[in-house]
Amino acid sequence: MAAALGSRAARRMRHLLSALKPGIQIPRAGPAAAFGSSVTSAKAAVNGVHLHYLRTGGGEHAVLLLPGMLGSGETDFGPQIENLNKKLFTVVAWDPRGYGHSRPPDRDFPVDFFERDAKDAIDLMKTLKFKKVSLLGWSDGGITALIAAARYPSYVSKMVIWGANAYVTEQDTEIYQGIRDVSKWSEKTRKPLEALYGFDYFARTCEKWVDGIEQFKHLPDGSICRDLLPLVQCPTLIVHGEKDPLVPRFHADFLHRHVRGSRLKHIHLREEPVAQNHRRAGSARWPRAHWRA
Ligand code: TYC
Ligand code: MN
Repeated sequence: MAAALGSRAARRMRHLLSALKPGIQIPRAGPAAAFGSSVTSAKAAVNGVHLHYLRTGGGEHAVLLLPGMLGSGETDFGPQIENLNKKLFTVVAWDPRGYGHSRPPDRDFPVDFFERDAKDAIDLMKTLKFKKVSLLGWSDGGITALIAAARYPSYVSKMVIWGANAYVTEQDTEIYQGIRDVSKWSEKTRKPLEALYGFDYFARTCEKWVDGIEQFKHLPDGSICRDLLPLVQCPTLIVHGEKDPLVPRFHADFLHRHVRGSRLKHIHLREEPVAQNHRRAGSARWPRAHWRA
């Protein structure tokens, strides 16, 4: 992989996403640690809900981490929170409404739920007084990032997304059915979310998510955000894991074609078989993005 990471964008991406260890840990003291190296947990009132977020680092460049379906800052981004450069970045990892500690309310999935998340995300960062932000979004968080960048072009500096899709196909629908029942997920994938939510909320919300995402299947071209892609103005890096068991490559290719000036990077996980990735959930080198449902 190192040899393939020649371009500046790819190097920057690797820097941004260097995901080395799981879990949230207080970074080592030393030259790389800046002030504000601890991780704080807080809530902000935004759009009628109390959004929870983790925050670390004291750098000029504000970066928002956007988790995937059922995800949260702590479950999805431990390695990034620990390892992103705290002198360069101020890192915020948010829990979308109904996920993580941004409850109540319970999560629901109206057809505009990604639009709602995008507005919540941007309004959270404005509430926290950031002048501009860069977005790192995986999977559903990547979709939210795309919509946010399209809707708020003057507020978004740069974006890295991985595991995102702009539309839903028959193939996706089959995959969704396969993950609907959380008791069939691998233990390593299931456990952290079960601990966060309790089994019942976790199971119910996953089913609601499947119903929610399938709504797009019935829209023209299965569109989630196809029409918005040309509105994205910021430099965008699209990452695709070639062994991603859930998101087929054509989704990344489509995003690359429709987001002007975007770059596409295919990566290879070290752990090759999908089953093994699943077992290695909590300790995978790469963020959960590449294998989690
Ligand atoms: N978008 C899901 C997430 O946020 C992952 C996923 C993508 C699941 C595609 C199924 O067919 C699928 N983690
Ligand atoms: Mn390749």
